[in-house]
Amino acid sequence: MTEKTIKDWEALAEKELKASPENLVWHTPEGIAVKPLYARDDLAEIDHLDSLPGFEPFLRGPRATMYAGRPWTIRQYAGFSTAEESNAFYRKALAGGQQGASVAFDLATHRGYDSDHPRVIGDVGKAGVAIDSVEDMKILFDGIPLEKISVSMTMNGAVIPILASFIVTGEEQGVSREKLSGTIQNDILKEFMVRNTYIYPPEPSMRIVADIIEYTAREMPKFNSISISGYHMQEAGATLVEELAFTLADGREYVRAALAKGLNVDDFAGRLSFFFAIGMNFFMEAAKLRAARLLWTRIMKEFNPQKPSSLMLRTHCQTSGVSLAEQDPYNNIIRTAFEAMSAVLGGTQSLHTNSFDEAIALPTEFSARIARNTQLILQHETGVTRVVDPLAGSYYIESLTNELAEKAWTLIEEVEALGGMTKAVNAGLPKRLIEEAATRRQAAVDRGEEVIVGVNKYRLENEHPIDILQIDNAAVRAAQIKRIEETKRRRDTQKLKETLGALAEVARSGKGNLLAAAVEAARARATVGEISEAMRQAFGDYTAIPEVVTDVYGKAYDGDPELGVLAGRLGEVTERLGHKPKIMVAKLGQDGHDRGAKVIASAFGDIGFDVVAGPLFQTPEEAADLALAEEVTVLGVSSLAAGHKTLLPQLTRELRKRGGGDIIVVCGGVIPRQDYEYLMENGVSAVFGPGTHVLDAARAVLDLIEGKRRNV
Ligand code: MLC
Ligand code: 5AD
Repeated sequence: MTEKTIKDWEALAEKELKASPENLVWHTPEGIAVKPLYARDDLAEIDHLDSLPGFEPFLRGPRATMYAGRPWTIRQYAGFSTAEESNAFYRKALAGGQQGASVAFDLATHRGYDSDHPRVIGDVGKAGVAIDSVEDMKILFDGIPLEKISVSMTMNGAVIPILASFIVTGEEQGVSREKLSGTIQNDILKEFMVRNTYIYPPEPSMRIVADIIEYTAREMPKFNSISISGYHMQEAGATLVEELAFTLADGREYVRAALAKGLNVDDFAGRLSFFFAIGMNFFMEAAKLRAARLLWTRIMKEFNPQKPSSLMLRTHCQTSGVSLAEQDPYNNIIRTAFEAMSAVLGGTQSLHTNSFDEAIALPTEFSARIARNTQLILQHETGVTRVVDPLAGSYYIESLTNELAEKAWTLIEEVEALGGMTKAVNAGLPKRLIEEAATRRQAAVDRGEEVIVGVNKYRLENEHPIDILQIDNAAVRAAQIKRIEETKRRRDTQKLKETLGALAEVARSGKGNLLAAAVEAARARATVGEISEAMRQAFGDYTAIPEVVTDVYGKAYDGDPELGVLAGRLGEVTERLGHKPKIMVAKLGQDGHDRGAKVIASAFGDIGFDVVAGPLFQTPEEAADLALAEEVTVLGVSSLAAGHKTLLPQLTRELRKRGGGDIIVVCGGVIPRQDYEYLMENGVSAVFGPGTHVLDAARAVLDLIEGKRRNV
């Protein structure tokens, strides 16, 4: 056999293609040029190739034996309705092979409101379980042995009352806090960037994070104090480089905050954990986890830790929600399986696989079983657990790992130049970059440059509705209010006052530990809302000013006649109305998922509409007031947290009450087909489900303005 070179391959490829193989280079959103072929030469400059798992920089995995010694934890995120129902769901899941628990709270709880608060009428029990006090928490974990099962709690805003209630629940179950194992998300920086369940301004919020790290380091040695999350950044539209860079930069910021409390790095660094999304770019996602471990070791070295565990990045992963579609939903099972395999090849420690009904509703028992079994089959049938880091040595994977690390490092340094992540977040840099990436991606999907099977290619003529989980929000709320009343009746009011007063003083003075004080209050049966409020008095709350990116969607359509035709129609409507049609994009209730709203506001602006971006967390009354004050023609509500059936009828009622009955109300987001009719009967003119082409939505809105009713 004669030795062939890359030059020979290029010549052969050119003959085969009848064009230069340069044409096959794939330019990814990360700005990486993926070549059609990688070879030994690509590894020449890479210096991590000889690293081994269990040793720094841990690129090949934090443990020496990885899954051969112990497979990753199957940890399905779940929660809905009442504590009783969620508890029954967890027990069944654990009996069915799930290995760790993971609690999804409703948005009222996330934002520190009790279920009886007037601002959360549409949110209680909807996107997760409603927890108002220790009494609910005890029901949630009834019969689940907290000394054996590790529990993750996704909580950031109301993290102090929730963790305090969990600690007291353990205590009353007979499990002292040093035996509790699990993870609290406690990652507030990404809330300000993308997830939006903040309560207080950034500075006191960072103190909360540091106080929790301090308390757990001292009292809860088996508990991971934080789950530094990139997941939501990718969900909001971030590229993988952005996800990687901003997450690690967040981590560095938290380490600094903990050190500023006088902690020794080795006392807490081993209990910092991470959380990434795994989307459809199969090899790049696996490479991302390897790059993340490499970079984290590099960052931690700056702090001179002595223990190897302080340098180790351990992570949970979740398959991507945003990659799933409402259309032809069984395709989602396949997508999730590929993503799960990628997470495992990347070496995750714990994994959630999404259910196929993701784009429509919360999982049913059936869809949750399939999601769980996807992991059980991976663990037991594929042999993928037998060999550590099986992708190592691949020319492509090693090159990608290296390139992702280099690109992310450049962005991390940019953040550093701004003075770290808190400052970068205040300056709005990460949020803007992520929103631009999201809008660019929407344009790529709308233009068919990025294919989604069943959505923009091979779309079915007829979709068959699937069974979905419906939650009776009013019933959950009534049950919660009853338990709050009972709890309040039975507690010792003197003790309550003292403990809440002490907590408020810790918050005000800056002295003492907030979590330690909150544990006392939770023991005295202070509610989540009361504990949050005691701190709010000292900290105040945070309101974000909505900003909208411009010229990203429109630019993707530069010179495209499709946009030209639409702009022409818009011109005619403008002439007739005497002004540009004005659309307000609103978010109601505690639903902070604003990627869709932001993308719509941005794209509609580029198309030529006059756009008002409403603030987050409005009540229907507030949204109606703003719509009237702004004299809008159309009010578009984006709903992703299942509050639509409660909040939209209220909104149309409030509009009518104020003489705004002629404002056209449309809505979009995660809305099951089963609900369309109900919404139309209640004054909504059009519903745009997931996967709607933005230009189709714009055309439909113009139709409505011109008096034609149409549904997309
Ligand atoms: C692991 N172990 C081994 C081993 N592998 N021991 C010997 N040989 C091996 N090969 C040990 C570990 O050291 C550890 O012990 C124990 O086994 C458990 O392993 P782990 O790897 O630590 O797994 P786990 O306990 O599952 O912890 C994983 C984690 C943690 C560190 C990533 O933070 C976690 O569970 N995170 C989950 C976060 C989550 O679910 N979030 C949901 C977000 S949903 P020891 O003693 O060392 O601990 C969301 C959506 C939304 O955010 O927006 O609402
Ligand atoms: N139960 C199960 N999964 C949930 N997710 C969000 N809330 C729940 C819940 N209550 C998942 C979805 C979503 C991601 C943020 O987490 O996959 O995309």
